[in-house]
Amino acid sequence: MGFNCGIIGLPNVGKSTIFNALSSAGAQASNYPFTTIDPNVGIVEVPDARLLKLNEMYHPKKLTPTTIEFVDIAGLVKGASRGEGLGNKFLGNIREVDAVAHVVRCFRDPDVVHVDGEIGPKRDIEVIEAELMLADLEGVEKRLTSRRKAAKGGDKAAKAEADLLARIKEMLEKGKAVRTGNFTDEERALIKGFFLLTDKPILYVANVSEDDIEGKSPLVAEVREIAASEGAPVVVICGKTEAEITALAPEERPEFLESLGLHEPGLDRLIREGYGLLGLITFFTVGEDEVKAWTISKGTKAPQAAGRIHSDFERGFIRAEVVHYSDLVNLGSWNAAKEKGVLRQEGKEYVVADGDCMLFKFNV
Ligand SMILES: Nc1nc2c(ncn2[C@@H]2O[C@H](COP(=O)(O)OP(=O)(O)O)[C@@H](O)[C@H]2O)c(=O)[nH]1
Ligand SMILES: [Mg+2]
Repeated sequence: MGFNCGIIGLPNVGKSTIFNALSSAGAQASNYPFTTIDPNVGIVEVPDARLLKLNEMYHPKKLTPTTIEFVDIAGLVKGASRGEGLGNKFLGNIREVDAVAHVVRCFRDPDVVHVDGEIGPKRDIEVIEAELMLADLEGVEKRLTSRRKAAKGGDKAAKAEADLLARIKEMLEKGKAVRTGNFTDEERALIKGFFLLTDKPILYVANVSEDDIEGKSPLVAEVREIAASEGAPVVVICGKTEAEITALAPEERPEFLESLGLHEPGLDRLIREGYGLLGLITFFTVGEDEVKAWTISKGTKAPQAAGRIHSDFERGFIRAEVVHYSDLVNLGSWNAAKEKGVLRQEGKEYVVADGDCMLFKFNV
């Protein structure tokens, strides 16, 4: 199961700069074989301080982080939903990703042309959103026509779907993204099948100037306001600086970061926010041979988590021994956790928590 996050935005806002910094950070990571599936797709390690702690504890032969994929999607322009600027192709690329990172230009640089002549984060966001909504509207209208026809023939499911589509159509006509709507779980499941662009979880990336690393400018405030109105995260990044950070040798980075007043690269935050946006959490398997982070969706039960490792583990699942990361690190070893009684035996219905360290018992 590959989870991916598409990088979208107007042309010249810094999408490729950020994508390249992300992929070259991945390429440099010591023990993950960076794979280029496609020049626009990068597999990126998810930075996780817990993994480093577990590494200190176990000194395993192998340390394996978990990863997510980022996709650099070419810039959308006004009119994309009508096919302008290869718009349909790019909209199609967005349809294929699980979540969206919308890069918004907040940096001033007279050498970099803005498609609209001047910087305007709020306007830029609205341009992109409008194209996504227009594309959705077109799809929804087509589907609505066909569902209404079926409903006339007495198809109850079609009637329910048509009602839902009519509500979505009204939302889109009012300029509201589908992701901001109030829907029941049942409706959400139906909506998933509509493959709508504005239904995808979104985060905003404010690409700031070198002199506004903390994102205090009024330009970033415009992005924050829109994001807050829909409960979306904002990651402040200076694409240019991030490119400089990844160009440094790993041992040179801490000093450079400190000189900028940063604790970590902005990219690390972007990756983690992207991971969270996708509804993903991490569990660990630990031992002297390997300490490994595994990705699952929030709400995954123990047997399915085991299935991530091997299908036999899921098929023959008996139970899982679970120690939470924080207990394991505090107590210093698996055996100590057992002795103190914090090691739990969990069965088939156990919902795995972020940070669980797990050992699966199975029989096939
Ligand atoms: N000053 C400055 N320039 C940037 C920054 N990020 C990107 N650029 C420049 O903006 C131009 C367009 O960037 P690019 O990543 O190709 O944009 P894309 O069209 O969105 O992929 C390039 O010349 C970049 O060097 C930034 O944070 N600060
Ligand atoms: Mg580009």
